[in-house]
Amino acid sequence: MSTAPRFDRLLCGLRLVTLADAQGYGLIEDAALGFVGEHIAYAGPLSGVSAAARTQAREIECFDNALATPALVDCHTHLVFAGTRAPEFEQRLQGVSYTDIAAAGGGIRSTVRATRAADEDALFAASLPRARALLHDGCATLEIKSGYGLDVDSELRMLRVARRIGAALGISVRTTLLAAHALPPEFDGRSDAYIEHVCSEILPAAHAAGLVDAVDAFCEGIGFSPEQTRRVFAAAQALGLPVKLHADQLSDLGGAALVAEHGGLSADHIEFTSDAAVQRMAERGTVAVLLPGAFLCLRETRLPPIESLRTHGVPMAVSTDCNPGTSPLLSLRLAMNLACTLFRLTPEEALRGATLHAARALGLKDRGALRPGLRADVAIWPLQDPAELSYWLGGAGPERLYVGGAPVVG
Ligand code: DI6
Ligand code: FE
Repeated sequence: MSTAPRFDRLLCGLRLVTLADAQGYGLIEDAALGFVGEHIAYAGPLSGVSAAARTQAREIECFDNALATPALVDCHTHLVFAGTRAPEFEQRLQGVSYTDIAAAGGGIRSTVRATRAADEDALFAASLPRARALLHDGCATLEIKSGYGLDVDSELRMLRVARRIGAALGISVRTTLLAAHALPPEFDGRSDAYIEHVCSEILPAAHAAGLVDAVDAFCEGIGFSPEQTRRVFAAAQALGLPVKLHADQLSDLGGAALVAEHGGLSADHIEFTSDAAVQRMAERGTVAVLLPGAFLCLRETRLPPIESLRTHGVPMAVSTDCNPGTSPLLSLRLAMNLACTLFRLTPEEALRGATLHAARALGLKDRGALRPGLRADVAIWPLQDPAELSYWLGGAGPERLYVGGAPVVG
C-alpha cells in the first residue's frame, strides 16, 4: 500500500515555474503537480510520483510540455465602476492634465456620479466583464477597491458587487475600502468632516457588513493629507483591519513612510518615494506595488525607486491598477511587460511581482508559488520560456487555469 496521498487531480507533462526559492524561476522539467482538495500536495519531477499514486489519482491530465506557473494575483484594482472616462482621455490628449480635470469636477468625481446612479445589478453587469478579462489573462485572485461611492450606501454597494464577482467567476476577490479616495461634492470645502464621516460611519458600516479585508486611502495633493490618512489608518487599525496606501504617486507627501510606520501591507505607486522611506518599508515588511499602467497613461516621467527597492530587499509587486481614469488596463501580463519596459524589472521580477509578492501585498501567505501546502491556483501556458509571460503584448491567455484545484478556464 502506498502512503502517498490520493490525488484528486494529477497533472503531468509540465515544466514547473515554482518560484519556490528566494531567487530564480525554480524551474522543474518533466514535472507533475498533484492536488488534494484545494491544495497542492505534490510539485516536482514526474519520477517522484509512484506508479500507485498515478493509477489511484481520481483525475489525470497530461500536457505537452506546457509551462505551469502559480496563477496570477492582481493586487490593486478599481474595476467596479459605472461609465467610462473616454471623453477625458480625449481631453488629456489635447493637453489638459489629470490634475486640471480633477480640479474642474471631472476625474474621479465623474465616475462617482455614474457609480452612485447605477443600481447593484447594473454595477455588477458593467464590472463583471472586466474581472472576466483579468481571469482569462491568468488571474485567480483579484483585489477590488471601493472609492467611487463615497457614501455609506454606495461604498457598500461597490463592495457587495466585488464579492459577487468573486462568487460568479469562482475566483478569490479581496475587498479594500477606499472611501478616502476623493472628496464627494456634498463635503466640498470640508475634507476633515468627510474624513470624520469615513471613520465614524462608512468604515464601521462596511466592516459590520463583513465587506472589508483592508483599508486604503489616496494620500496626495488632489486626495487627502498625511494627517487625514493617519486618522483613517487609526480607525482601520482599531477595527483590526490591515492598511495600504496610494502613496507618493504625483508628489512626495511621505505616504510610503507613513504606511510603513503603520506596519501596512503595501505602498502603491511610489514614483516619488525617497530612499529613507524605502528603508522604512524594508524594516516593516511593507510591499512596493508598482503600477506601470497609470505611469504610462499619465505619461509620467518620474520612475519609482527600483534600484533602492532592490538594494533594501523590499518585495516588488506588479498590478494593473485597473481603473477608468488613469489605467484602463485589463491585462496583468501587459502590466508585467510595462514593468519590464518602463521600470526595467526583469521578467522574473515581474512574474514574482504578479504572483508571490502580489499575494503578500494582500496579506495572503497561502498562494503565489507552486509548493505543497499552498492553494492549487495554477495557470498552464502554451509557452516555452517563462520570460514570455512578460514578453508578449497581448495574445492568448492560459490554456488552463485551476482555482483551488478546479479548472475554471479551459
Ligand atoms: N490613483 C489611481 O491610480 C486611481 N486612484 C488613485 O488614487 C485613479 C482613479 C481614477 O482616476 O478614477
Ligand atoms: Fe489605484
